[in-house]
Amino acid sequence: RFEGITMAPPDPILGVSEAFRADTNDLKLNLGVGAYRTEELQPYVLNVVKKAENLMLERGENKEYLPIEGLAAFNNVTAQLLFGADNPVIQQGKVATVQGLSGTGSLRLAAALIERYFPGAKVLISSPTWGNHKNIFNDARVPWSEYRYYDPKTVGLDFNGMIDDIKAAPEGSFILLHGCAHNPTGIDPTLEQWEKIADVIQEKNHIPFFDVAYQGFASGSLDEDAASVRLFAARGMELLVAQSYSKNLGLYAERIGAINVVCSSSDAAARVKSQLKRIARPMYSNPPVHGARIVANIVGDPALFKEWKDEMELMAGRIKGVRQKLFNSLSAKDKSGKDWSFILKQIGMFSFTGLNKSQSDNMTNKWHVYMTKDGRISLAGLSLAKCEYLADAIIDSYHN
Ligand code: PLP
Ligand code: TYF
Repeated sequence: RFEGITMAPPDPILGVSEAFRADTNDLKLNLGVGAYRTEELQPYVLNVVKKAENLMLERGENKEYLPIEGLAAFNNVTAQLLFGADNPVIQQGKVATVQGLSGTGSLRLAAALIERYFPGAKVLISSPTWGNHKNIFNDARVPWSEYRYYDPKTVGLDFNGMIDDIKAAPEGSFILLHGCAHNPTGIDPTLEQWEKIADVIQEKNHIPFFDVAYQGFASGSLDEDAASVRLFAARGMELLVAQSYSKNLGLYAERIGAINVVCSSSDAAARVKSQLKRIARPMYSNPPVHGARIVANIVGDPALFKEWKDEMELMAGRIKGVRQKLFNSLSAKDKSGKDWSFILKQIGMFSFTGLNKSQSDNMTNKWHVYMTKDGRISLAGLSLAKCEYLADAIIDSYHN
């Protein structure tokens, strides 16, 4: 009876890692998945995470079930990190926060909430966006369409196109926005542009829906990277925010994140929270405790919190370092006169190189550089030592 089931296609991002593992060439480089590596290209467990885990062991914490909404101490600190502890939306109890299975699971909870309470409402996603967004809304049966975002001519933001498309969407649409470090382009609106985006969203009674997967990773500062979300919250708007601790705390496999819904009253927030719990319960009953305790312990302890911020700056700094070196190598080696400065303007883990599919294939087939077919490379998987090699590969592929 399972005979009729056909083979599913591999994930366009996670599938790259499978192909990388199968390559036996010593020169191979995995710039596919966005996962931080050290200069030695090894996975990195933050020291502050190890310290928090040791504390948890010493305290002999148990493995009892969490409530459906997750660990209370985690839910408190995660909303505070996002909005700032003194934000009126927090002080007035207007935020419904539910622990989710990292960013993906939190987005999926929000999608289910939209499907249930806003039937027919559309979600607008950027073109391009993180590939899983489409899967999430498809599976939740939420209709979506795209707004213009990336302009290949300027290798920058198509701001006018973005504004026009948000304006043209049916009133009351959900507008999915990357809080910082847009994936895959690395191009973010400026604060002035965010204000204008908020203006149109307000005019059209749309609901902003932020995906915050890189707080602290773009600029190195948690507050700076939350500026977009806080700007919208300061306008008294209702909004959704999905958070992830995969990148900024390196807790990829712990699946720790949250969905926050800012409501217009604390009563509404309590009702929304009750409905989010109702959605979560038949899906997975309650979330895992380990990552939630790590986050709560680190943010709740001033010394550990400071250490986290230092390590985050170190990670963000290493990525900025390879970004600069890659730019220098490309500029020095490329005799075609091409302007590579777009690489320095992009932020976060990724660089959107502009390489097309066949050029990306050349990167992999000839140079053993693994990357997604949209031309995105993860600088988090690059070392200073490999920049020259990567520059050779990119120049060869571009002019091929
Ligand atoms: N959203 C974006 C834009 C991402 O890049 C990612 C990947 O890190 C996620 C969400 C969710 O990842 P995770 O489910 O590991 O938190
Ligand atoms: O875009 C990326 O590489 C990261 C990691 O299904 C990721 O966001 C990729 C695919 C996926 C989950 C996370």
